[in-house]
Formats: sequence, C-alpha cells, structure tokens
Amino acid sequence: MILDKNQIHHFNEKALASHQAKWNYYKNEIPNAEAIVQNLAKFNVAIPSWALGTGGTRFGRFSGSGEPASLEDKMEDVGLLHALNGASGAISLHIPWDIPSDYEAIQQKAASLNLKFDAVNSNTFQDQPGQPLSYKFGSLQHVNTAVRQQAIDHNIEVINHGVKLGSKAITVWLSDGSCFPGQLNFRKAFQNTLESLQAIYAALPSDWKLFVEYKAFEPNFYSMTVGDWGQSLLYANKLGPQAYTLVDLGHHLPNANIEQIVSLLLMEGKLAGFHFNDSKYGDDDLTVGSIKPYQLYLIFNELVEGMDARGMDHNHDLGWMIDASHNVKDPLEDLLQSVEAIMLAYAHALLTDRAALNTAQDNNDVVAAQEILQNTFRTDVRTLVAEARLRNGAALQPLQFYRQQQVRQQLIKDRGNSKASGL
Ligand code: RM4
Ligand code: MN
Ligand code: MN
Repeated sequence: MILDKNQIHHFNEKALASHQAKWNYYKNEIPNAEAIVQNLAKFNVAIPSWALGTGGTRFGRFSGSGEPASLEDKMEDVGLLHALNGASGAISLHIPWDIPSDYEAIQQKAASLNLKFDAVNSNTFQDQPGQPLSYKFGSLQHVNTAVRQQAIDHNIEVINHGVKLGSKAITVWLSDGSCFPGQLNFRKAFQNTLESLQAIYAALPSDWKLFVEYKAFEPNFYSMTVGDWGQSLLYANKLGPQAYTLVDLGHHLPNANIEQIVSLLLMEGKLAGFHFNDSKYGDDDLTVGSIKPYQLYLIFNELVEGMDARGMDHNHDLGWMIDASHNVKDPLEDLLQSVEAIMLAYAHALLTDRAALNTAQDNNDVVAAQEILQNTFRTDVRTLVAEARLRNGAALQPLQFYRQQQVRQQLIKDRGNSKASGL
C-alpha cells in the first residue's frame, strides 16, 4: 500500500490552524526553536524489518493481520511510516529472513519509497533449515573450527548482500555464551570469537563499519560472550578503526547508567549507534520512551553533547535504529509512537542550555544542574516535532491519520491474514 501525499496534505489542513497557533507561541517561547526544528527535520531513525510483524514470546505468538509477508511488503510498510512521519527513511534487513531475489528491483522500490538500507544483520542465533552444523553451543565462539567457519561465512555473505543494496554496516549480535558454570572456558570463548570477528572484519569493504552488539543475558543465562560494553569495546579496539560498539537499550542489567556508557564510548570514538526500545525488567523490547522517558532524554543529552564535542553530524555519524517487537500492539502504530518518543528526546537534548549546565557543573551547583535538566524535560516540545514533520510533507498527527484512514484495515484487505516472516 502506497500513501497518496495529497491525502496527508488534506488531513493536515484540518489541523493546521491549531498547529500554527501553537508554533507561533513556541517559536517565541523557546529561544532556539527554529534551529531545533531544522535539526529534527533532518533526523531519521531506521526501522528493522522484524519490527513490522507481531512478535512472540517463548509461550506463544498472537499474530496480527495484514502483516508483510515479503521483503517488498516490509519496505512498503516502512515507506508508509516514512510518508507519515518524515523520519523513518531507512530499513534494516536481517539475513536470511530478508534475502532479496532481485537486487535491482529492490533498489528501485527503495528509491521510489525514498528509503535507504541501514545496517544489515547476521543471524547465527538460530539454525536454518538444511544448515550442516548447529549453533546450539554457540557460533563465532564454538569449540569446533568448522562451526566457527560456517558462522564466519554467513557473516561474509551478509556483507555481500548489503554491498549490493548500498548498506554501509553490518551488526553482529551473538547469542553465544553459556548456561551453566564450567560449560565454557571464558578465555578460549573470547579468543575464538575475536579470531572469527577478525575474519569477518577482513572482508569489510573500506567504507563499511562493523557494529559489535552486546547483551547481558538471554538466551544464555550464565555468561554471554559479548555481555557488556566493556567486552564489546575490547573486541572493537582489537579489531580496528572500522569496528564499533552498538548499544541496545534493553541489553543492560537493570538500572545500568546507559547515559554514562554512551558518553564514554563517544569520547573514545567507538560508539556505533543505537537500538532503541524500553524495558522494565530485562530485554523486554517495549516501546522506546514508554517506561523511562527521562532516561531516554538523559541519554540523548549525552549523545548531543558528545557528538558536538567531536564535531559529528547528528543524523549520519551514528546508526539510529529501533529494535522492538510487540505482542499486543499493531506494529505500525507502535513504530509511529517509537519514532515520536525518539524525536521528543532529541528535541529536549537540543533544547538543553549547555552553557548554563557547564557553569553549574564547574561550580558544583548540583541544584542548578538538576533544574536545567528537569525544566528542559518538562518543556512541551511536541509542537516542534510536528512542525518538522509538516516541513517534510508528512502528517501533523501520524497516529490519528493512520487510524482515521483505516490503514491497517486497508492492509488486511490487500494482504489478508498474512503473518510476517522473521522472528
Ligand atoms: C536481538 C538483538 C539483535 C537483533 C535480534 C532480532 O535481541 O537485539 O539486535 O538482531 O534480537
Ligand atoms: Mn538489538
Ligand atoms: Mn534485544
């Protein structure tokens, strides 16, 4: 389903007068409102192909309807999101779930939907039908060289798919680890993983990046071989300048200070980017900003501060992606909420009075520092985000548009009860 931009335009007209009144107020109220809107209008967050279908848990999966069944459908769904919010102009593919049959046709489709291909993802956390060797006891860490080689070859194949689509990065997330004390020799598992990653790194085109994603636990419950940012950074540093640490918000132990982790990774020039989601207990994959919006702002505050300190381009120099999968929501509605939450946090970070915060920090004025952050967070920036959408020709109120125009019902009509492939 391809959205007609005139429909969006028509829809916006009804909300325009009220929006203009708010924008006129906020552009006088907020000192750098215009600059913030310009930054927001340039910002894009990639959508992972596996977030477009209803996810499941190990207890079951309650599929939705009208879900995308093919890569083409998935791209159309992201195209829909991008038309609605003007900030979802990239899709991230997972191999082997999304192997294109005709690269040229896929590239043309991407161009027609105004989409780019974000990082490609490898999958050595499942066994695929017909796969000769099993990943039950790990992939890049495996005690058997042949299993490691199979996993290396898969990652190189993923890079080759990505090259043909114009991706510029591969994300390696490993489920490797152990479930019981004594199962693994930690040092050997690390060394095997490092050597395997080195073989993958050697196959990287010179303008590519390799993202090493860490996760504290699950599916292994005693040790994870890339378990935290320290281990990921060890690999990234040993691999070389094209390797970076990728932060997935849900991959930390509860209460981890993610904003501090981000700040130091940026300082070292080793932050790859983000997988956004939110969590209450673990890797819950809840909607970003739905549980801890203040933490999301604090993270963005460090991101903007650190990127500006290094003269980095906010939109291009880090990888921004959502990584979530839901059981109880329409995935497209959820993704609209996700992008909105990210844009709000980014707007708040841009709004933060950096000079005043520096002064407060230099004077040990704890109260002033806290006031600056909390006043910023309590400022309503929704109108700025809407204004950025309007300038991009997107919908002033994406979710309302989606519901009023009955987009899901239309998708069900077009696709029937199809269920997304992937997770
Ligand atoms: C994992 C991890 C990866 C993604 C898979 C589907 O939990 O976050 O980024 O490849 O899920
Ligand atoms: Mn992730
Ligand atoms: Mn995850």
